[in-house]
Amino acid sequence: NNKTLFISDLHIESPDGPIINSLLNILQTRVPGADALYILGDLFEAWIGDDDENPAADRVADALAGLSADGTAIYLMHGNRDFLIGQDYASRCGATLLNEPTVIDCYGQRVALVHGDSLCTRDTDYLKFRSQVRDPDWQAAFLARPLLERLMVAQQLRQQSKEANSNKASDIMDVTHEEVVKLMESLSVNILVHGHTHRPGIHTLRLQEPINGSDEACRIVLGAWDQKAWVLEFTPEGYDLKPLPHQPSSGK
Ligand code: LP5
Ligand code: MN
Repeated sequence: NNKTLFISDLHIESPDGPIINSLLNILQTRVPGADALYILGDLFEAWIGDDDENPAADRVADALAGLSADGTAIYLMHGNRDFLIGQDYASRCGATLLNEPTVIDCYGQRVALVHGDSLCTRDTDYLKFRSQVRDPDWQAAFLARPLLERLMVAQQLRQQSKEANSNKASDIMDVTHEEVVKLMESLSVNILVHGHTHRPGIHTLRLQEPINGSDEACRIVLGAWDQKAWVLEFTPEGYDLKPLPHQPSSGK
């Protein structure tokens, strides 16, 4: 079928409702036969460890594993909400965890993939927080704490984050242009796909130096799924960032 799909920022919390229903619907209707599905972070609203009993995560894993068994490669990248997803859960999804950044070959084009938070370099408070929670020793210590305690820490952090965000200028929470250019040049790519900012769109930009013979580059930003679903479809002919209305929930 020759297509590759990209999604991010679903922020799934409930095992029911429009977001997960849209995802399951898309996994049944649009993904079968695709070469690959890339999930670029924040699939879940908050992830406190693979040992958390989470019916929403079970439903997602079952659906992804089915596709994986049928030959669609499934890739998972961490976001700032679900960076604790581990090998265990990835295996249950039949998915491969991706490092950040990852460069893929998409029908002859080099494409770089990140969640997007690392590009928001003007948000210095966040970057300090990020380097702490991405430290493997810190993570091991956190994961060794009882589930209930982890749940409470996560809830508290979500609250603090909401409060911090309401006091931040909105441009601080967007990517830094120079950082985008630096990343793309260092990886020799003309296309970057990311999420996180919840500002879906396609931006063209000029690089300082030509890459692969062109100084034109493009940054594709995936959308968050709070109001509708967003799917980037990549084929040998080109790409299309599609907003899709949520499914009316059935039987409720
Ligand atoms: O997520 P969002 O969109 O609200 O805002 C993000 C940045 N915030 C975060 C924090 C997450 O929301 C919290 C997720 C918790 C789920 C995982 C929990 C399991 C592990 C527990 C880890 C401790 O990512 C926000 C950015 C915004 O994106 C835009 O880019 O601005 O950054 C912040 O809000 C961070 C604050 O600026 C600083 C936070 C201070 C917290 C201090 C606690 C440090 C101690 C940590 C150890 C317990
Ligand atoms: Mn995010």
